[in-house]
Amino acid sequence: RKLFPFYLILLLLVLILVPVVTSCSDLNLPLDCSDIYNQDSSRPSGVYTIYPIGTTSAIQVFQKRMDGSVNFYRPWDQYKFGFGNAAGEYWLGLENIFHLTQRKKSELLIDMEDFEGNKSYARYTSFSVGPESDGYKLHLSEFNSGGAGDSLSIVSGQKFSTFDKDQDTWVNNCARSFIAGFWFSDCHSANPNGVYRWGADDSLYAIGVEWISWKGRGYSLKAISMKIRPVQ
Ligand SMILES: *[C@@H]1O[C@H](CO)[C@@H](O)[C@H](O)[C@H]1NC(C)=O
Ligand SMILES: [Ca+2]
Repeated sequence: RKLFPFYLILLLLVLILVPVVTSCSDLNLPLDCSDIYNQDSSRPSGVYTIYPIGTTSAIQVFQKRMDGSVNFYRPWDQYKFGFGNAAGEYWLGLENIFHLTQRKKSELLIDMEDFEGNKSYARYTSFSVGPESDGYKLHLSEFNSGGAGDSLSIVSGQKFSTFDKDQDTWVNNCARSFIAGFWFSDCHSANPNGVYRWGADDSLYAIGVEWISWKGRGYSLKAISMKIRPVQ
């Protein structure tokens, strides 16, 4: 009769210990940002390394849109230090991107998706961002490959702009007019940080999450992410 509580206690111990053991042995490298978030959901957003195809391919995602849950119309300081959530939509922060791309020569990969599940990408052989003292200027090689085509070269060599810091080449304020923070000239062919407007909508010009060499003006993408990978 006294054995029953003993087995019950044993069972409880097993139930309590199994998850602990499981999480302790969970030393797998994160494949993407949601892995990192799942390991510890209290972690702040920041610079985390992921390994999509093993240890030789550290990819750092620095920009991500996927569901319109985060407002990307933010002032300079927010774009400087980053915002959002590593498991969802976010911007890593220009200061982080500057340091990451100074440390290692990096290529840029941009993945995107429309609302019917079509996917495409664009790749640039080299990508770096200058220091804040130089306006976080974008340094981009020529377009390398990808079915989405080149919509970013047009702003290569430009400083970063937000609604409260106009560093574009236009007489007006691109960030304010196209509701985003980004590298603008006069103004853009791609607006990854634009307004999330769920697909085709040309009622307001060029404010959406656009990549015009793939979808033209007036189509706001379902998902887009910008990531860097060190080049050997
Ligand atoms: C997705 O691709 C198909 C096939 O190319 C095309 O007909 C369709 O218009 C695309 N969807 C969108 C939303 O552009
Ligand atoms: Ca201007």
